Amino acid sequence: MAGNPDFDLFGLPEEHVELRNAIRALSTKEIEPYAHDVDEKSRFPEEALKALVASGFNAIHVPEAYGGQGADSVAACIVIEEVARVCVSSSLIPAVNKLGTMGLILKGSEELKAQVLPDIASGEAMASYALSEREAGSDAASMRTRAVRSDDGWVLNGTKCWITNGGKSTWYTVMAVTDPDKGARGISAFMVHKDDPGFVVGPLEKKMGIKGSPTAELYFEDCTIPADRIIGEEGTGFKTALETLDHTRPTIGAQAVGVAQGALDQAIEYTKGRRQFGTAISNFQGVEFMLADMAMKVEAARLMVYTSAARAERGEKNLGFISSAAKCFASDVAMEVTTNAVQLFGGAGYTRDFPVERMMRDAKITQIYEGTNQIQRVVMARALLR
Ligand code: COS
Repeated sequence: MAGNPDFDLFGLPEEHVELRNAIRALSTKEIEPYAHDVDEKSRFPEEALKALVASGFNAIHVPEAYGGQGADSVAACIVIEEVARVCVSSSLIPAVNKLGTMGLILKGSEELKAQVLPDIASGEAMASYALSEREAGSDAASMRTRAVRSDDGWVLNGTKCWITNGGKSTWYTVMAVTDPDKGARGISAFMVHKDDPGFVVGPLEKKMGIKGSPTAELYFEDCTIPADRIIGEEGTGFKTALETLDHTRPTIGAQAVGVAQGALDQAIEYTKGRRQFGTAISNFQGVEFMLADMAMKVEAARLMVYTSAARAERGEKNLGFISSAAKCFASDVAMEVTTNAVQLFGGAGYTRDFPVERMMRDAKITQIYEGTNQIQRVVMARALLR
């Protein structure tokens, strides 16, 4: 029954609605004004970092026991979505803080969590996730980076690539081979600090989009870390890495929903103001139908993202299908909606005078990172056919 607060089957709880209002206001006031400049100059969004840290939105997922807010997964998605609506590069601050600490939160020792998480929560530090290598992208288990036990710790050698916020982060969750004879079961996960001896940040990629978020190579040159920096048991690192992605692929979906919503908002405003043939182009049915399809798909993607986040939050097993489906569907929607937004702007949309051009470039990465959408379909199909 409408109006009955006990009958709120699909609505977000009041606290999430308030959270959305707060992060939307902050994003509009303190992040959006710099989004164009950040993209144009390929510079880190320092203004966004400052604003997110000042308001406690930099890493709301960190549990309260470690100085964080212990916000649930849907709340984390809302924050990422609202920031991505105005600046995808900036939305990688909360998104990658979650990605870079999720393995630790799920499987790490209390001591290691206490060492790392309070600084992430306070904004003193950021975290990144280092799984991929040049020859081990989709086939992540074929990684070559090695970690060998020494008398008092671990010694890492190898190279990781496409590391989001590489060089900006203080802590890195690094997957490395500890037993080359055991395949995926011979991989372990570690927390590496930027000041650990032998840790080197390599060159940055020159990218199509998300230009404000540095993407770096990492080199481990006899990188020596203490023994207690291993996350969980030796040989469990690959599972930790995949379980992490089960929890964070919804956040990429949220980013995709955000950029799609941002492009849709722009397209609605533009088509209402743009006059051709003596009327606003929003009065043409061809345009109306495009806008309606865009909005319909954004809405469906949003529901799927929140559902996947809620199921992760509930601690459901076998999250693979829903988190891959949400990420895949939402990112395909983001690509389609941002491309159509450029189309609705016509020639103007193809210039850098309007944000839809940046949004279309930024949307593309959501179909690629945290697993290509082809890999998401592999994960979904395996879940269906198991
Ligand atoms: N959670 C926990 N464990 C999982 C898991 C999950 N979601 N999915 C698989 N595993 C386990 C498997 O059960 C298996 O363990 P056992 O040998 O003990 O049974 C192990 O992990 C290896 O699984 P599998 O054989 O399925 O691994 P594959 O090498 O076939 O790889 C894919 C699986 C392709 C799905 C994985 O490599 C992948 O997701 N690739 C994309 C990587 C990616 O997203 N990169 C982007 C990096 S972040 S920007």
